[in-house]
Amino acid sequence: MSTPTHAGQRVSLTRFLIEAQREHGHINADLRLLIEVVARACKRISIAVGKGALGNALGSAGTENVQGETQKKLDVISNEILLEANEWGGHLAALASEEMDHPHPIPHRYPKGGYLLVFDPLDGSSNIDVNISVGTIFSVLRCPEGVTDPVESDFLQAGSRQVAAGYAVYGSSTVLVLTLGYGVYQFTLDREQGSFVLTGSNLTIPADTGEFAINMSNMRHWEPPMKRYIEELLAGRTGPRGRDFNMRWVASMVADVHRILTRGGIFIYPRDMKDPSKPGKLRLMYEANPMAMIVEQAGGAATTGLQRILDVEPGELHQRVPVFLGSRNEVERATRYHLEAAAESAGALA
Ligand code: P6P
Repeated sequence: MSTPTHAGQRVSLTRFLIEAQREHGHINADLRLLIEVVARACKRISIAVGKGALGNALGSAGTENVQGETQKKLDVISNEILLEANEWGGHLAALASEEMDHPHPIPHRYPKGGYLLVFDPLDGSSNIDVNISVGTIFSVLRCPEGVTDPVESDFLQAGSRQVAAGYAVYGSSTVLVLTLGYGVYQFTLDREQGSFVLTGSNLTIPADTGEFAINMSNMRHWEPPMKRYIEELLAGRTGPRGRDFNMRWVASMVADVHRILTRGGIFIYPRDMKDPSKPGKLRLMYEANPMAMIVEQAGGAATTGLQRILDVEPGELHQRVPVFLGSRNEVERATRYHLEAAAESAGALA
């Protein structure tokens, strides 16, 4: 993927955003500031993550988040970086995070703006201590008209109402992927200049793929259509699909999604019976929705197995959903199997 240029000049994130505002009218000044502030925070998180054992920030923070998950020190640090970066700019009405039970208000000493920011500050952080890629995922919503002190219910908007979404993946390089609703763009952090540089425009996910991503250790807990879909992939060229498939599972959603955005694939975290009270592991507002917007903007598909993720009406801030996303034809096939199974069981009950 070559580095796009304007008359031989590399395009910085700042220039990209100014042109998105001035030439295309895709964003306003507040949204441009919001994206720049989040990108700057991701640079700081990249530095903190990149220090590894030298930064004295590996391991557990000794606390639990609202999910009941043990927080890593870098989960807490990353969350603080995003809060501090976004409080004073006047572009946000409030923030919400995987790491906080409730929305975080903008302190009264600062002006408020018209946007809501929802994020997973450090997704995949269980991989931190073993030096596997992790990332930050963020979603931007409009604050409802007339609301000056947003509460949780003001965040509960379907993913189709996002005005922007993105992620940063802290891997061999630090890459920021962004959509403003007009295609998907990739920026790579130039550590010498300290700025994100455009390295990919209008990223597109191939409609077909030979690669799937799922945690196979949960297979015995899956519902029948999920087992059917994966068993067909495993049967390879001797089975109904007539071709072999490959499997990748990083256990870091940002890394798996970035691979799929780059070369295709299907990522699945289905509902399983391991804990029937949970409809899935991944969270709708700050994992599934932003990734679904990015994937759809890149020509892919994203469903819960039964409906488009971006159509799900949230019931609570930390709600979980099953996730099927990536190459359109594979997501549609897996979803079709689930819809057929649901129709059969509904017929059986009638
Ligand atoms: P498992 C990381 O904790 C995460 O939320 C996603 O980034 C990742 O895809 C998934 O959970 C991994 O789950 O069950 O394989 O550890």
